[in-house]
Amino acid sequence: MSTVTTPSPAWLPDAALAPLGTGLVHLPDDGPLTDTLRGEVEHATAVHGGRLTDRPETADLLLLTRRTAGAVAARVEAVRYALDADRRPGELVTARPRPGRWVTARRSGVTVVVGDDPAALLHGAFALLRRPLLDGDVVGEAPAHPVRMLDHWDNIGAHPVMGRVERGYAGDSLFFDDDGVRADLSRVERYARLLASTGINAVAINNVNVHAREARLLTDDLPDVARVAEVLRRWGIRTHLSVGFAAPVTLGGLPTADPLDPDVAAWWAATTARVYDAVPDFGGYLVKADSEGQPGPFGYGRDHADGANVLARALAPHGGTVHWRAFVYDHRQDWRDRSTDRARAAHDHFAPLDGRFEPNVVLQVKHGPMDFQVREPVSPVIAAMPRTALAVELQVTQEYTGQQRHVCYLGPAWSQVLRFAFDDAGDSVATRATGGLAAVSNAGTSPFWTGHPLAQANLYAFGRLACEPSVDPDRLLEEWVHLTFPKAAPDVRASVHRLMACSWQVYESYTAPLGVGFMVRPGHHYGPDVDGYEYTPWGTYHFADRDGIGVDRTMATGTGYTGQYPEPWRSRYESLDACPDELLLFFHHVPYGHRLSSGTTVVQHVYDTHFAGVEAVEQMVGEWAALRGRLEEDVHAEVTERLAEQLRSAREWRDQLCTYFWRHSGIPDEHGRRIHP
Ligand code: GCV
Repeated sequence: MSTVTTPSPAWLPDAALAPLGTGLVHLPDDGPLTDTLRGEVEHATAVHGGRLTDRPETADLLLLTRRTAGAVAARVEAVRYALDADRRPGELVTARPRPGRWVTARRSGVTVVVGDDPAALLHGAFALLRRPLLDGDVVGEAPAHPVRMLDHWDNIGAHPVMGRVERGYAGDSLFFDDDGVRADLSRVERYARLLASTGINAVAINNVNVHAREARLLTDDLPDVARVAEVLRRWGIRTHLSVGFAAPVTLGGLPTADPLDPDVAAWWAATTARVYDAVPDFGGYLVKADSEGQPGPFGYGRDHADGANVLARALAPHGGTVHWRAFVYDHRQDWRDRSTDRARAAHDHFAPLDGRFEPNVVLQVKHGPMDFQVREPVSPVIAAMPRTALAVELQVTQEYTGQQRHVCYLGPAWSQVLRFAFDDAGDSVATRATGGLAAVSNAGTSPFWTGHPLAQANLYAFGRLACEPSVDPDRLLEEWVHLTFPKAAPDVRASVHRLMACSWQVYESYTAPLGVGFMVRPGHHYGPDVDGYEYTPWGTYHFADRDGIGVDRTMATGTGYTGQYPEPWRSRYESLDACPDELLLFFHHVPYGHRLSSGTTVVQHVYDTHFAGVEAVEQMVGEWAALRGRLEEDVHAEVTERLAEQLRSAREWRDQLCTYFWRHSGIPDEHGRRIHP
């Protein structure tokens, strides 16, 4: 194991701070966020030999808000150049209408960042680290979404198997210990700095499964929540809480939590007012209702608009938001019943409610219809609710993608989701997510924040994509590698990049063929178990028999799920010939001998990808081994250990899946490779 005792600097090592610290820096604003930035600059200049200056005309770097830029413009040509940028065509034109924008310019050796507000200035200053400018450059950036949120599934009480963080693979909770909110929040401060550098501006600190102890964060523990909020606020991040729908009963002692009951509404209003007394910039509530055993409006014969709206009305006077999750399905399904389809559930429940939500409700929709599988189609809910603010939820914590023991850079997967266009008008998922992006965090108290050191790239990429959804995920990886390993030789960085770039596809190749999900061990969800979920109540089946495999979700002969998509996707997914190979078994039940558009058969595809997947991991192991002595020793040792587990696990996946499919189909591998009988 690693010997690191203080957390890794991740993508903000001192060496990466050079663009902020080598010269004379002018930073005239004041206020809490500017003080944070000043602290960064003081640190960077102490390390790199520069210093702060009051004289703008002598500065090499000017960090300004619109408020201060005007006064300086007359004295510094580069500032005029930056302010004039709006009048020039290019990236800035698209950046202009959005709040949180900054402009960065470099002219005659002088660099300028002008933020539209202090948070934008902080983000713009961090952007300098990843995008060094050449003379004459002007760059404008603005976050695409006003809310870029990380959700922590952290508890106060520890689960006997999972620990304190549900689906956490990175040590303990950053926020909580056995007693409640940690006394020492210094790690939270470092974490907030990392998040702010990527543009994250909202964090929900506790699990959406709200247990009895954590429910009290909303009431008894408010002073402690306020301590967390104070730390996060310094970095431009608003604090949110997950709350239980039954709180009026469990905390308030009322006989009901019926959202249409006036006493219930009054309880939420009074409770929420107390939250704002403690945390004036509180972000709002995150709610998982009628889902996997959590209470919700169905218990009172109400629908989810009724449920969300009672909380929304309590938050509205204070400027808060309800993030209401659309992850609602029957988790007590009968596997014998092939007509019920979990994939349909969110659309069935929520699409009819479009237009009924209060303006400060954001419906938080998982990116796929099931549950963060390695490969899923995009959720049709995202196309079905134009009159509702939607946030798309991603999972940075790698529950189904290797649990931070496997290298799995998810940037390409998320980018594919965000760029997906439902129709020819070109409206992408990113543009429909008017409520922003949210994701389940993968960070904890591990020395590398994320358990696997290379899993930091996922945290970085999520923040960056939430700001700039159209950015190439490969470029994000390059940024992360450069920032994280600034002292490494170019060939070393290229090697790390190569190893990670296709790691999602590699992971998919040895785990989840052609859109089949959930072939994992039930409960902890790690490692292969092809039939593990097949006869359970969770609605996650593949229906493999001796003839074939896959879920018939067509309108013609199946569950009708394809009908939830607008054209052209409805027809495309409905048609066996037009359905993309990578999702074939998600939408269709086919014989093992069915020929894919790639030309190979389903069963041969399973064999080929599983053998190729293991070979790819063997290559990764070799490539990483060659970096020994050329990267920080602790990082190298930690990744080496995890790659060994990845290889063991990939071989297990290959052997179990190949054997399973051979036994079921009786069709041998065309290439005669060894498959265990
Ligand atoms: C927080 C999946 C996970 C659960 C998680 C749930 C959710 O089912 O396995 O641990 O619960 O998703 O997103 O609410």
